[in-house]
Amino acid sequence: VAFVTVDVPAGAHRTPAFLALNPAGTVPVLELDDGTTIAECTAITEYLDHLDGAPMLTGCTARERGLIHMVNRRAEADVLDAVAAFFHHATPGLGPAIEGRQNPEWGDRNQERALAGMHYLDAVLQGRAWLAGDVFSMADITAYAGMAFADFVGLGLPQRCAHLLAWRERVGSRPATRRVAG
Ligand SMILES: N[C@@H](CCC(=O)N[C@@H](CS)C(=O)NCC(=O)O)C(=O)O
Repeated sequence: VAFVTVDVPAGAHRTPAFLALNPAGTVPVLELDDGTTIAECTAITEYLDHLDGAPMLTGCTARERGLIHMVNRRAEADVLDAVAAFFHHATPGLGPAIEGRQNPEWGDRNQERALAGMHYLDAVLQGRAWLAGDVFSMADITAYAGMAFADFVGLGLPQRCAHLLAWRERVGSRPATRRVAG
C-alpha cells in the first residue's frame, strides 16, 4: 500500500477532490488500482485481510467473525467515536475553520460514554488475553487506537481498569505496534 498524507488540520479532507474519494470527508480511504474507493477502517481492514484468502484479523469461522465484529463495533462506537466527539465538541478540536458547530454538552456526554466504553472493554478482558478471545484481532486494533486518541486529547484512562491497562501493554509490545509508534 502506498500511503498518501492528507493534511487534516489544514482541511485537506474537506476539498472537493477529497470528497469525491470519500463523501464523509474522513481519512483513511483506500483507492484500488481500478479506481474503486473503500472508506471506513473496518471495511478497509476486511478488504486487506481477505486479499490472500487467509484472514488473520477478522476471523475465519462464523463464530470468530461474529465475536470480532461485535466487540469491534462496541470499541468503535463507545470508545473511538466517543473520544472523537469529545475532541470535536468539548475541546478546540481541529480549530475554528473546521469545527463549524460545536456542542460542549454533547462533548462532555461523550467523555462519559468513552469512559463507560473502557470499563466495558475492561470487563470483556477479564480472563482473556484479547478482546474477541484467544486471538489478536481487528477489535484490539480499534480499541487500542481509541485509547491512543483518548491520550492524545487528554481524556485520560480509568486507572481502575487493570485488565485494560495490562492488555494495553500487551498490544503496545507487539512488533507491529512498535513499528507504527516508532
Ligand atoms: N468511521 C470512520 C471514522 C474516520 C475518522 O473519523 N477519521 C478522522 C481521523 S483524523 C478524520 O478524518 N477526521 C476529520 C474530521 O472529523 O474532520 C472510519 O472508520 O474510517
